[in-house]
Amino acid sequence: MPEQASSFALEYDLFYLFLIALTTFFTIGISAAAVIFLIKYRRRSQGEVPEQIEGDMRLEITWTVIPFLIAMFIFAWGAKLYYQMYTDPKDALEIFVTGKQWMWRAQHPDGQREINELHLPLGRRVKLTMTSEDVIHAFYIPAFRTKTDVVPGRYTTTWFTPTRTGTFHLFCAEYCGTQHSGMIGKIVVQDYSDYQAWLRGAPKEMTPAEAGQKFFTSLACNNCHKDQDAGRGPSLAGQFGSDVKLENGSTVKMDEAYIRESILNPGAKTVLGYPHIMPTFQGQVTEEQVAMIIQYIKSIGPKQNEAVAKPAAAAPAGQPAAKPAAAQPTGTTAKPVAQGEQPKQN
Ligand code: HEC
Ligand SMILES: [Cu+2]
Repeated sequence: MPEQASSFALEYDLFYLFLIALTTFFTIGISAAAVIFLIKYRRRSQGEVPEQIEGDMRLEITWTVIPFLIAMFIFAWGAKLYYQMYTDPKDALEIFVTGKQWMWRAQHPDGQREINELHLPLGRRVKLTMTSEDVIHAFYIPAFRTKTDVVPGRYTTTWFTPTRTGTFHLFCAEYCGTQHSGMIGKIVVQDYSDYQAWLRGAPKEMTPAEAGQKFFTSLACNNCHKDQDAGRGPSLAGQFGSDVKLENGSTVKMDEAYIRESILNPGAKTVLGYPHIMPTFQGQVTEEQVAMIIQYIKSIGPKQNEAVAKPAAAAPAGQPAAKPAAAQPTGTTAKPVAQGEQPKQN
């Protein structure tokens, strides 16, 4: 198996080995019993009539209860791992990834961008939000034991904590066209100071929120969406994470998926009290741009950043959009779990 380079890796491997050991044990045990019984209870003479057996309650209970306990143990352990992996981590470094035939693009909270490479700090929780520009891809880092589908029209997330410095393989694990096998890259895990140096040196454009603000203006969203509800559309400031009342009487939470839908398919849900005048921007914006606009919308107003609905540590209102908390010197809260590990190459 590939080396273990994330906080998940050890326990996943143990779980996997446990399943292999268990199945091996039963495969061998059952085959051996079959062969032994075959020989032991073979028919010895032509007219032999076997002894009739009525059954045995104790035996029935034993071979029901033991497999049940084993199955429940597997379920509990698997559910625990699943739960860990699919629960959003607290104060993670948030990176946005898009898959595209046939490459991976990553965007860091401070605006650094990379293609087919992803630099990560050692010992810091990292959350990836991912989408695809075309077909289904899958973001697969064997050394981290994580694999997540990257689906057009949808945001999927995954998270992990790198526990080892070095360079690790990144694969696309979903057949996505002729050059699927070339859709590979490198995950570079660095310790705090190397990572900071990389951040400073990396080509850096605007932060996602700044870029989003630019698109918000160039696509003329701001003609209708003003700071106050004075525009033709509702104000978006400070709305992220809150409930929106819709025309049809239901409510919907303003999250990433809802904003995305509002931009690409504004007819799908209409805000109570507003006319159906918002045009669709389908075809005019890429998924990456939509994601940046979402970052911008998250950043405006009092409910700054902290994505999915946890109204956590809000930054003071009106703080420049450019600095979501996740963008503070990203390693400061890092707890290097793997200190003393040898830097490793593979
Ligand atoms: C012609 C005016 C107009 C333009 C341009 C426009 N919108 Fe809208 N938008 C509206 C109106 C009106 C609504 C409310 C009615 C509805 O939901 O369709 C709305 C709703 C929304 C919502 C849901 C808001 C809520 O409070 O639930 C979002 C998010 C949004 N727009 C984002 C954008 C973005 C991003 C752009 C630019 C890419 C944009 N809009 C361009 C008029 C506009
Ligand atoms: Cu792919």
